[in-house]
Amino acid sequence: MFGKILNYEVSENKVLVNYEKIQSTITLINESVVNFFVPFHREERNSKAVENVLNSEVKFEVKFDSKVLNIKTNVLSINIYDDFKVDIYNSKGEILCRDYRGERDPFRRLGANSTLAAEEGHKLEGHEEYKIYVSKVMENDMYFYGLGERTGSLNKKGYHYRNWNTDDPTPHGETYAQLYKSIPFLITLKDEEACGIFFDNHFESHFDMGKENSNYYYFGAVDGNLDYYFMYGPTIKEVVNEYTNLTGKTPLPQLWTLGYQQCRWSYAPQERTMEIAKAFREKDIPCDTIYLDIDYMDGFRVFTWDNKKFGNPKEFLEQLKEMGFKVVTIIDPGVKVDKGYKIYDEGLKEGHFATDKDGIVYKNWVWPGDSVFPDFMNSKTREWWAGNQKIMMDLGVSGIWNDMNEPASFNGPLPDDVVFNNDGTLVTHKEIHNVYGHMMDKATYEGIKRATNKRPFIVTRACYAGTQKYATVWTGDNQSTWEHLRMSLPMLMNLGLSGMAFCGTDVGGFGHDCTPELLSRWVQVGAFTPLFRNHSTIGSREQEPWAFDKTTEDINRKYIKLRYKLIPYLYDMMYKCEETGEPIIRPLLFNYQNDKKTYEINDEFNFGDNILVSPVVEQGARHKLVYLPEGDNWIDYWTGEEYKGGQYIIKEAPLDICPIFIKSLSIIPVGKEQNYVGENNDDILTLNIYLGKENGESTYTHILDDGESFDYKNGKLNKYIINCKLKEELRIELKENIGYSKNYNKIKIILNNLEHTKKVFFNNKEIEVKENQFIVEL
Ligand code: MIG
Repeated sequence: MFGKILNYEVSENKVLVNYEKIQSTITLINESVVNFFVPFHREERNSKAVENVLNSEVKFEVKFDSKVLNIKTNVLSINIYDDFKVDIYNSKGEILCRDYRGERDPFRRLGANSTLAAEEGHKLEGHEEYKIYVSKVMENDMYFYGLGERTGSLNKKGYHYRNWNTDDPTPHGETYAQLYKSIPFLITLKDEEACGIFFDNHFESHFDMGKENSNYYYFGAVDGNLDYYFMYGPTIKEVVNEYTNLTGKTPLPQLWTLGYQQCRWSYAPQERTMEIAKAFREKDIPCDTIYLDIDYMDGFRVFTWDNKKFGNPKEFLEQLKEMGFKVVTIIDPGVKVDKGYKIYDEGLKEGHFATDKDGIVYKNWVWPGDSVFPDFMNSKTREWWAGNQKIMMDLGVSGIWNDMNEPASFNGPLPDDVVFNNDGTLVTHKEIHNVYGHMMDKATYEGIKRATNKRPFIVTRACYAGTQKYATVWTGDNQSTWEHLRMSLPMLMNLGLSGMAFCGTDVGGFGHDCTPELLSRWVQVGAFTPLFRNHSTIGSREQEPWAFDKTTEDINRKYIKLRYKLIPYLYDMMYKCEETGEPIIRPLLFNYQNDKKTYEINDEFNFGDNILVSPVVEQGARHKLVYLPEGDNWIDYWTGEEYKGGQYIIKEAPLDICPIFIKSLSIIPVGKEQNYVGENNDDILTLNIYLGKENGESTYTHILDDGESFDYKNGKLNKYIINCKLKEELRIELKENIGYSKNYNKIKIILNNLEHTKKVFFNNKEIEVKENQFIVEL
């Protein structure tokens, strides 16, 4: 494909390598991130994920000795050979990533007669021919993570996945190669060194982590350019940071979006929605958001309302607002073919719909019946779609739920050759399928931002790499089964490692009937998922927090209230995430990369730096085996018991207990008890400090702003930097950095496990602590 290296040229931070048959470009993004590009499909790069790569100046040297072209930065040494084989070393000369030299060699698969299965006519999955194909040497002790929303275990070794956004309503199993999202980003971990590979190609692509043959792992695509980034950690934290520097960080959301959310297909007519809203307030269960699924629309026509079911949406939404509820409405991409319907007429007239190869508007069948598909590749169409968001926002809708944007269609999939207009370049469905939802989200984001000037809240099902810039993600149609509760943990952890920090699953499960016990355990996980939304399908057993018995309702209330306590902590994490890309729900290995025992823990996670959650995910289980990672000490949230890290313990876990541990010396802000975010304004900053047996020091930054606008970006933000040092005596120091007009007037500090200190000082003044707490005026 390439042939021999002829020569090379250096231009700024690029090295152009001329091969006998084609030119490749190696771009140094920085000292530890490098891009490999070969224009097999198009000369120009057409990334939908990477919008602004910062081209900082990178120091590097290039040497060529007719066999090896070596590019060296302070951090990496990259050897490039004939046929574009690449080996990458760290500065110590240790190999990080080596191209595999052999041919593809799939494991033998035998059919009924012990002859090759393929010869017996069996279809073998994952044995495709790829136009683009890169394979790397797989070593025994390698671990794989990332790839977005995937079924199966946290460590992806031994799996094969396909990137082709797919709406598959059957119960997702571990063998599923594809779901709604395509995030071609893989993290490898070996000898405590983490690297990332981001294959920026939105054609159908595949990642195989040794399923085909355990000597190599590969990525490949049916078409497109070879365009991939290699990034070196050595920590996973750095890899995720680099990846999100390229594709974008999850931005700080509005505060209310972190509250509890209730959904159902469907809450209609409006009386039913009202009943649900009232029940939350009557039953003293906090809730911020109610969703309207497809039945609020007039015959599933997007941007319309069914006025029989919802007489006056504006008034109705106003009423809910007074009760403290936000409403999020679903929007599908499919536009009903219907003369006289404004959106259809306008779109048709202005050429906003995808066409077949002869230029005739393409139709398929979705909820509204015969439907056409907006061409989100076209910036004019995005502009139009963005403008339509105003219709919903002006009525008082607070967020948009983009569903079916794979795009899903009922009358067979969209053919490969459906045509879209990528601002002047005609592209086919085959090329843009995986970015269709992504571009719809981009349009939605722009529209809501313009209409409201607030941080847009969009929930999306389909994604490509980088969708986190625009939208929150949920994992689509799961089922009310224990298996799906278990599976949601590695799924959310890998989504987080893939840049999608604001994520969640349908709490209680979407399809099938939930049970009291399952909902009780699921809400215990939901309380810690960034998007905390209970949702269920039409015709299934009711699944609201009170839909079962008193015990289940009490457990729901307990964990939803716990969530509201944690909102300030979660918000602080989200703020940090916008800087660093750090996920909220994270596998233990993210913070404890030196502790190998964390590498394959599927059923536990860290909620930020300070909290560890080990939920019960088995029916009937009333205890849990918990691994506490090495390097920190852990305090049982419920009992205050202390444990040394680096050990397995068995925790009793009656139905109302989810094992939760706080890292010792943590500082955690506590949210006020309230029915919805903003019901009571916090004028006291409450902090929980957890003392431990061992001395030490920790720092925490808490933020306060208006919780909805973009003003925080212009300094209208308060930062409270709290430092606590334990050494016989406890010294707490607070530094304030005030930019926002409102401020707390008091600070209340609750000291847990107070017996570990003799004296307490706050900003160098000794404090008298009564009943383990004290209040200081600010
Ligand atoms: O074809 O709008 O995943 O959450 O309730 C089903 C109805 C369409 C799929 C979504 C689900 C939603 C449902 N939708």
